[in-house]
Amino acid sequence: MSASHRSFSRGWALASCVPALLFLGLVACGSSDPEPAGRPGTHHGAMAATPGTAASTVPGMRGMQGIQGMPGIPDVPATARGLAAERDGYRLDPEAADLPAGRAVGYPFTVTGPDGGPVTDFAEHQTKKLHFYAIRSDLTGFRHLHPAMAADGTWTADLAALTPGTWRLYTSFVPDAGPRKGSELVLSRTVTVPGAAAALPLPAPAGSTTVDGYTVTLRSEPMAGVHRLTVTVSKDGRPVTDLQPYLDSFVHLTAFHEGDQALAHLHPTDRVAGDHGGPTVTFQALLGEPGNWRLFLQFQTAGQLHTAELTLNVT
Ligand SMILES: [Cu+2]
Repeated sequence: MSASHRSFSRGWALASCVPALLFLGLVACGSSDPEPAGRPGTHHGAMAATPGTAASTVPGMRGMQGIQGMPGIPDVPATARGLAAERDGYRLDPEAADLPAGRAVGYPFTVTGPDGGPVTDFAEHQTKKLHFYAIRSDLTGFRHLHPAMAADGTWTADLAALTPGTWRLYTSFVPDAGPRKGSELVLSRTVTVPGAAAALPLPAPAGSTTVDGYTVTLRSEPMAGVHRLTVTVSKDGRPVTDLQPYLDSFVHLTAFHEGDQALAHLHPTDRVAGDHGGPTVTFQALLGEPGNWRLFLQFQTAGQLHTAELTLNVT
């Protein structure tokens, strides 16, 4: 891959909504520590039973109270972090506020546009017209789907069985018409899955993890106001160079902030060139909120998608 950093702004998808607002200080991780085989539940009934309606405000959500040490950076409204259901006249309209537990289910929704009707005109970004993410409030159960849209603008995300608890469901899309034509929007709502919910503790920050026999290592270096995040994939001690393009990238990185589930969606600094890549992919990380972020790193080899998870602490 080329070493050029041709698109700083691509480094942060949300930056396309609100440029240069989210500054993730990606703090160096601790020692190598493979992902625990399981996340034991330590207590029960602790999941917030947030009502499923999740309008454009989220109880307890804090705006970014400025960014410490980042003079001149305006507060980031919830809408810029994917936590609002409505923005600039675009609204995420699901058919249901609750989903059943224990079985696969379709989640139909539309995106209502400023004219009051369902949006059907979407531009492709990262090879898809709409990206759909789901995460439980304890940052477990990550889903990344690409639903299909019916002619009337109804999308249906096919969700494998969800565990009980409060989930936040996100859509990321680029309108191909209207006032936000060409710019990415992230809208989300919560849904409640009934049942006894056990909140799992977030794994400790770590510098590497393993998935499907691959070791994924994360390194960060502070640069002027941002951090360069370097992801390296190896297997059996050897660098992996047969990463396949996946959504215009060799590694797709999605991150969620502990506590408020703010979404961060990073793009590599380098475009995919050719049909294979690796072992290293770099990101310009513009993230702001201190605290823990759960990172989901997706990459594909031999037609199989792998998802590695790591916690990063941001100070
Ligand atoms: Cu996607």
